[in-house]
Amino acid sequence: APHCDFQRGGYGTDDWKKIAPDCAGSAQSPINIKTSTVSQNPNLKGLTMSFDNIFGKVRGTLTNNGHAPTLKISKQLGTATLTGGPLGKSVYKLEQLHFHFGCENNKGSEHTVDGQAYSGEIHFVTYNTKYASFSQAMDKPDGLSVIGVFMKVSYKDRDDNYNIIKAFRLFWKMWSVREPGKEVAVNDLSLINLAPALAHLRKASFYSYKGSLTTPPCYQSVKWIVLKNPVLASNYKMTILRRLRDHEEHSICNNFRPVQALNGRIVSVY
Ligand code: 1SD
Ligand code: ZN
Repeated sequence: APHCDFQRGGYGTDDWKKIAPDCAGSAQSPINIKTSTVSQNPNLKGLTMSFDNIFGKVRGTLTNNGHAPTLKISKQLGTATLTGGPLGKSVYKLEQLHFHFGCENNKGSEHTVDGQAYSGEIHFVTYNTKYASFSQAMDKPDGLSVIGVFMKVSYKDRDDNYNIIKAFRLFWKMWSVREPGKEVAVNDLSLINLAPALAHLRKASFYSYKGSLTTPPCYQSVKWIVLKNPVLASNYKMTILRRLRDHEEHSICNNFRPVQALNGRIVSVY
């Protein structure tokens, strides 16, 4: 099956172009962000995420799809809206979020900064509401925007308790989706607890560039927004993620794609 092993430690990623020609394109993601060459861009000002629920709470279904734990948001019960900054006049809505992470703490993120990887990267996948749905939008040049938030391992992450409003509740739910294909309802995740910067993106420093989905079909439809500051994640959270299994009963850790050539693209910073 084309998806077998397709992300483990980068193994197999060279074969993606055989099943998805766009994976060989010239504007692929992720990339290494070289901070000495990024260009300051005041036009990125005003990026805003607003929430239907005042605490940024969402409901959805957490699935282990064999590649990444993915929370599909039940949008009719409230989601998040992304506007401004690099997005022009378009309005983007949050469709899902998922996690990339390493088998060890020294790797796991998809994007790297000056050659350094973080232990993980959370992707908040939004689509342009000028299209009827996420699937309609996903192959359009202005179809998607994904916010990437790095995860940095730290004992200072004080979120590790079974608190109903804290993000740890989401990690706790991962125990029920150990095997691929399993899913579980998530009834009250606060996006603001998961990544506090989402509530004040106007003040957050971020990198932005035009790129792609990091998995097949690798459509070059993503305006990437990579936040400079990571969220802290305890070793316990990383352990919970690494417990998730793929179809071959291996851990799905190292589910990141290696960095791709920039090919002259401009990376802006705000
Ligand atoms: O890897 C994910 C993939 O699993 C899926 O969620 C896709 C959206 O259809 O997004 C890519 S990514 O580019 O956000 N990593
Ligand atoms: Zn992703």
